[in-house]
Amino acid sequence: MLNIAVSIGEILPEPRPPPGPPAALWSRRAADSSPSALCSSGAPSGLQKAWKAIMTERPKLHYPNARGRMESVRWVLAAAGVEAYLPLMHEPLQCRAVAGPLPMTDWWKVSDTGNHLLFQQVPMVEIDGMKLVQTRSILHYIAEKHQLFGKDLKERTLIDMYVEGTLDLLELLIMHPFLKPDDQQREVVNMAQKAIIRYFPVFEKILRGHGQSFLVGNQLSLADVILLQTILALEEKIPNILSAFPFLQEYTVKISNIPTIKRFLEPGSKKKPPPDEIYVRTVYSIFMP
Ligand SMILES: N[C@@H](CCC(=O)N[C@@H](CS)C(=O)NCC(=O)O)C(=O)O
Repeated sequence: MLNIAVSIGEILPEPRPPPGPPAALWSRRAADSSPSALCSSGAPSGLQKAWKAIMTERPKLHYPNARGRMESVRWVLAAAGVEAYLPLMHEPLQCRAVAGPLPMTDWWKVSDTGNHLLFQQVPMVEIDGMKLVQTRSILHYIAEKHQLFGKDLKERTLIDMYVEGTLDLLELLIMHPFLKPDDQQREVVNMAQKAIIRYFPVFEKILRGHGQSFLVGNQLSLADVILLQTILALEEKIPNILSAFPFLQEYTVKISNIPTIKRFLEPGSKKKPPPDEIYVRTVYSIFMP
């Protein structure tokens, strides 16, 4: 669910802060987790400097507090064991507080985040001194950095192909909540057909053919992460979607039990709930007011 209060609450860092006087450091306000807020709190102790370094190094996710296109990024970060990141999308909310709803194009002009949105779009992820946009580029960078992108060019290209195919299916799910009610039911049928006729047979055949636990090579890759994300999201709408695919059923259980992924699937993780009406209304108000 996406609303202003939840979005701001999500900014809180998970680890316990080091002891120290500047109360502003641990404020629930989103802006207080920024490096400038940390710097303005008087002379920091060594521990606080270390804390600031940790906070600065963490990836920062600029997106509403909802699945959308950022959810794949949350998935791959979780699979890589990078559970500590800062979700940030407070600027437009602050803008809305002072100036009423702003179109994305106006918002980006007045917000610090907006100044760094290359194509005036989110997701944007601040990571390793860069401000990355374009979901696939973000996914590739994180996957490459955390050895989730194969061991050579051939594996990498296979992974890329599987990810692209799966993202085409996932895109139908991402857009589904924005369809008219009448079209939504038809689209569920379309998604089920696409999954069952076009995509799942491919992955079932791969798994049956090589007898490995993973789609490519003998280790987890971005392809597994995006496929699992898509299967689980589809199962929320169509619970028996895997009934004709025994290898994919077994695969889903195995990949879901990889410790980093298992944690992500447990309550309290950064995984976002399915979109609801509030999410749809809020997305319209942010991006298309
Ligand atoms: N190709 C881009 C598409 C990003 C995109 O369409 N983002 C939406 C939010 S999910 C957005 O920022 N829309 C506002 C706009 O395009 O002005 C990607 O994959 O990241």
